[in-house]
Amino acid sequence: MNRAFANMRSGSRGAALVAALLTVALATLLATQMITAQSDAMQNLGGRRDFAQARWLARGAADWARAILAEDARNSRIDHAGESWAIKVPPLPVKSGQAQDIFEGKLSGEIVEQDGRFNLNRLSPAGKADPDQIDAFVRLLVLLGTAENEAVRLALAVADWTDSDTVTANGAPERASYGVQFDDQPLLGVGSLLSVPGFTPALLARLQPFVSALPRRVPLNLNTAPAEVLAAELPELDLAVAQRVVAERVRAPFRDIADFNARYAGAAATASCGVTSQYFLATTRASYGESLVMMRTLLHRASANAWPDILWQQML
Ligand SMILES: [Ca+2]
Repeated sequence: MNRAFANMRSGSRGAALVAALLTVALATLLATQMITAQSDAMQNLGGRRDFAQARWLARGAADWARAILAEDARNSRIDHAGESWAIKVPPLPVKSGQAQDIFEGKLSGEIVEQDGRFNLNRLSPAGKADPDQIDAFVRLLVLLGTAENEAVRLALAVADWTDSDTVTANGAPERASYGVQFDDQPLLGVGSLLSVPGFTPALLARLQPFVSALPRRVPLNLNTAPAEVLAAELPELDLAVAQRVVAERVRAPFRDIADFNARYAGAAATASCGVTSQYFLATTRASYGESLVMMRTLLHRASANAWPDILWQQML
């Protein structure tokens, strides 16, 4: 296990930490597995048992992601892509020989923070459409190649979909205007965009790396936001400067909003921006025997002292 990490980032303290935490998480996991394995022994039906083991491993890896994030919060006051949690873990062999019982499988995973993305649920915070955020989303869609009139239509549709009233910005009934029944509540995930009139799988795929659907409004993390999202959020910052920001923050992540504004005069970042992240999406993959399980877990790290909460966990 340690050798795999060493190959990936030789001598990195961050990688050593990730490997150590993984070892601890797996030790706990495998202890649990011993018990499960015994109770499952009577109904050991090959594939079914492999699947159960793979699921246990994927779940255990999600707990390991929580451990890494808790450790990060204790040791740093900002969040950026150079930290331990951002290291992708390549498939690692998992082996535990115990008397007659030997578990073998592979485990990999990654943690992607969400606060640097454009939160689609900011379009209608507290059920009411926010014109500034609608403008920001239009800018993002245009930067990603959508024609401006289409971008406006799409942004208004998401705002209508997620606000709590049943009329459009022009006062017309949503159902009659769009021809479908609207949800009128925040999006549960980015995939829900496909229900919103005008969004296609191709557009969703293009948007995916830039957007999130978080249950709460959090400041946009200036240390992790892609250039397009920075330029969309901060109208004074054009895309070329935003791309410079992304290149330059690798060496020197922002300490706070004032640091950002001092380094990029005129960018005018406000309190809607920040330098930390609360939401993280952990994707873990585990294989065992013939079975492969992929799991997604949305984690919320509310404070430095709390273990990150699991908001939802989904097997793919
Ligand atoms: Ca951090």
